[in-house]
Amino acid sequence: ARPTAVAAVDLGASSGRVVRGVVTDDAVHVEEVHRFANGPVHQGGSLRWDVRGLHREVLEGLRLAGEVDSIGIDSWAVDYGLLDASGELLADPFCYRDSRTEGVTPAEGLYEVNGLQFQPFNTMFQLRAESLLPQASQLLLIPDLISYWLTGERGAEYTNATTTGLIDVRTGQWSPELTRDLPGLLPPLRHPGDPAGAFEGVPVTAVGSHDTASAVVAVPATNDRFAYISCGTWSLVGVELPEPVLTEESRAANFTNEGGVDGTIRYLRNVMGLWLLQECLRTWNARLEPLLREAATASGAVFDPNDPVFLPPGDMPARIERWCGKSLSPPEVVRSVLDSLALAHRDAVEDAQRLSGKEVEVVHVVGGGSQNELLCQLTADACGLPVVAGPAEATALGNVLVQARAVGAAHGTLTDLRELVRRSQPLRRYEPR
Ligand code: LFR
Repeated sequence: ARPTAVAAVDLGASSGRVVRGVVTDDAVHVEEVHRFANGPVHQGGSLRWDVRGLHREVLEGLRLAGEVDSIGIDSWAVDYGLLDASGELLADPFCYRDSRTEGVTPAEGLYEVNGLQFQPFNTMFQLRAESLLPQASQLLLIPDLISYWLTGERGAEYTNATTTGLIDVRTGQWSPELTRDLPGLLPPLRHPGDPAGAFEGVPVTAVGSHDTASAVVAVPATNDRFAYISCGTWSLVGVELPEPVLTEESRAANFTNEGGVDGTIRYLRNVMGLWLLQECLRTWNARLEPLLREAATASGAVFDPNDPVFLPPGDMPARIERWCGKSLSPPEVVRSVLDSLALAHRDAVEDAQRLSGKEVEVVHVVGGGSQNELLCQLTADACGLPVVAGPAEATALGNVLVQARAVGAAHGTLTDLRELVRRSQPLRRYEPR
């Protein structure tokens, strides 16, 4: 019999991919079968996602994946589509970088209920600015929407649902008080590993449908004393915990308690991440590799990457120069971004430990950013801890592993799944200088 194979659909804010994953007793391998560009689209003054285009790419990817035993879907968090009473999508989903949530503020006491860091773009704040609510009969987060289009079945996958701000972190259920004004809008929860319907006879399995939840599954840690940086468009920096931290200090430090796979808490902070570089490259119409070589010996300025001024798309080098109060050559801008991200990584790793009481001995950098050698070395230097870099395709691997376990091809706890990653994926270690 052929080994168990699954298809993982991973939709990122800057690219999407479909991979075919094969899991055996001591290894997990993924092969990318389809990759496509993604990005927010300017549409009559707003920023939206071409989610129907993504659906077409997903169908093409699933065709290319061939025969599989299961399909799983993850994407970036917080964004949603609204369906009317007949199940039709009312409009292209807004992108969380759209300006409609500028100026929102959280209610007093919210953190104790949902445990989420304040981000103006969390779904609950987007809904305050949503004009289509009166016509909407259901809200589906992006992976749940794609899943619905594949299977005809609706649900809200739990890890991603926690990013809406509407889940009570103490019960793991939709909060009755926070959803009082949204009767019937939110579908029932399902959990990673649950069946989620079928596409052309192939089971669709719920995974950690929040991309960061899937990425954390595939952190190749050997014990629990690790911090992780899921480094892509965002750097998500934190630790894994059994229980949320809901203290006032934690709230003030803007740490989030997002729901992880197997009941874990992803205790982390959002750091602006490689978005800063992506937008610089777009402005310059340049490629990253030559600039990175020059940045290795360039001197940089330090800025706060989390300043909300960097959130929207647009001329990023100009915003960085304005922040630093001087003009910078492109290699100097790149160096400034990497130095500033490394310091923000360090702050988050230190704050996560201090606020949670959990000590770490290694920092795992996973995701596309794990291939950025300069960033990994600068992060090790800033943290004063070894960095283990890889796998670059952590999100797809985490998606694959949770499916594989659901169909009986992998077994055990997150530690066991991580052992498969550690054994079979290329990793690189950076010692602090
Ligand atoms: C990463 C990510 C982050 C989330 C941001 C917006 O891709 O999912 O975890 O805060 O995108 O959805």
